[in-house]
Amino acid sequence: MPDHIPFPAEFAARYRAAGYWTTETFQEFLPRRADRFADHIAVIGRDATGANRALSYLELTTSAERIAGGFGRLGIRTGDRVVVQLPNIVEFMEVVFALFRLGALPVFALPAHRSAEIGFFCEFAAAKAYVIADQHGGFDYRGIARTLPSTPHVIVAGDAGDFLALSGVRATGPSDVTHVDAETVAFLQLSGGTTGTPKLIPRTHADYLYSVRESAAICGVSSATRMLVVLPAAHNFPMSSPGFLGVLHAGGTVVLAPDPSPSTAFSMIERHRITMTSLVPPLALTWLAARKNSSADLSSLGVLQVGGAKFTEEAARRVTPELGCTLQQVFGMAEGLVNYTRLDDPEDVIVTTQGRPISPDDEVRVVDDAGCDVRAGEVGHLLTRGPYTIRGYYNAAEHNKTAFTEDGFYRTGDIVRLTESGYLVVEGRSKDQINRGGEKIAAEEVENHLVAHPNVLDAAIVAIPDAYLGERTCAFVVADGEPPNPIALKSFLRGRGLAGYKVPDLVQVVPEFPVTGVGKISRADLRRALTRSWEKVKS
Ligand code: OOB
Repeated sequence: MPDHIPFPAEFAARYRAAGYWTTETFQEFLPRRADRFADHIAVIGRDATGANRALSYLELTTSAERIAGGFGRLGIRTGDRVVVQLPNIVEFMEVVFALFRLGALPVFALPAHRSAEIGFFCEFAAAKAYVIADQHGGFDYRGIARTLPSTPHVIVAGDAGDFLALSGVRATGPSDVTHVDAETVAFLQLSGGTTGTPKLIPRTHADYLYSVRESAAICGVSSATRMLVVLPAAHNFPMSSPGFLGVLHAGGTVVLAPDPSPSTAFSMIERHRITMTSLVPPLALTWLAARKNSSADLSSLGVLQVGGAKFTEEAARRVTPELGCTLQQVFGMAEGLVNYTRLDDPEDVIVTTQGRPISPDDEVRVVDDAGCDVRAGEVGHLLTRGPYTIRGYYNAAEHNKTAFTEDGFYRTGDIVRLTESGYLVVEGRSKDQINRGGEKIAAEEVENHLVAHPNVLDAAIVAIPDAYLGERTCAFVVADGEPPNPIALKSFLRGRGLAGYKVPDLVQVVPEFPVTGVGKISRADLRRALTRSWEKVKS
């Protein structure tokens, strides 16, 4: 059984012939840029010790080669998986490009993940190593490392304690490399997921680099671009839409923000003459509010991208007048398809739609519950297939049967409509996932943790509307014996090593769940019924 489902031969041939897929790989991506942009600054940011650093293309390449040499000596080989959980520090870039150099596959964990998620990724991907920073945001990542029995190497940027220090892993000379093929898997991204366990997304060099190149062109990225990376760099949006990879592709400069607060970001925009950045809607709202009391010079900022969750039209209309830059809406998914409003689109298109696909060969279908195409302009389920959308999750044969149609369309779980000019408007969601300000939560995953509590008989997680985050989570819980105390239940979930953003905002103990029909009640029906009853309470 292959780890990943390849594109069918006739599609691969078409994508190659169209020039979408080339032979370039992530192994040669950075060295090639270093040949062209040698002394130009590639990345500016703090390192794990808090010191400010600026690395040229040549310096970043040399550093990545040395780390690759050290990884090689530890026995990390082409095709091996390595879980990378680093905040926005320069070591993130060094480590990721070191792994690319070796042809090893980074598994991109987020800084918010905790032992429950990391343990799963290490185990599921049979990771050879786990790379972390000692501490970040008041959290000590070495604590997670101590909970991992089966991952051989733990490599730490900063104070390594009992583990291997990244500084010690740097070898003196470059490594031998085995050349990888552009149509093999380059890394694993994480899916927001809808099921009890997270899913891993295998992206190939050829498919991802196509999306990076096109994204850079659509977003007007050049060697003069100076991008502030505010969101966690491991997420698909700041990584490739066009993200730091799009900027490095074009020879621009990536500036890593240590935290997303407007005070930090505004002064960095002024100091580094930042030209573009990307935010999730709640952060965009925070920036809009903070702008009123800030005199920072933001005049260099040309483009603000907002995506990851629905940006309301009302907020979208405020961006250009209040921040003085062009808004670009981005509706994407780590599984592939990314839509952008174009920089020269009329204002109405920019503020009322979530953009149109990158590629002329992105196939987009909007279908009803029975899978039939809806009439033009009507609302339905978004299905997609194309040159950079996966055909299956990593090692998930069963789940793939329902997550994809028989002819290979990915069921996005998003409810959309297509405008006459081919732009998508996101109207809602059919998947059992909560979008908490861009952070995705699989209802079933949290429910599984809740029912592990001795006083919880059953649990259902539903989304409740929220003006700032878009959605928050409410856990409805049926008690087994003594009703559990909501605060104790939340700390129970934290104690199980669940990422903080997945801990329910509200907990409601109810005597029983509403019955939605005759016969067996699916959890999906239950969630919908609870959402409806919640909406009634609110109105
Ligand atoms: C991005 O990727 P993921 O994998 O974290 O989440 C994908 C899901 C989409 O299926 C959709 O439900 C939601 O996030 N979403 C949006 C949206 N952008 C993403 N919903 C409404 N409006 C938007 N603009 O979130 C992602 C990946 C690449 C670029 C941008 C976002």
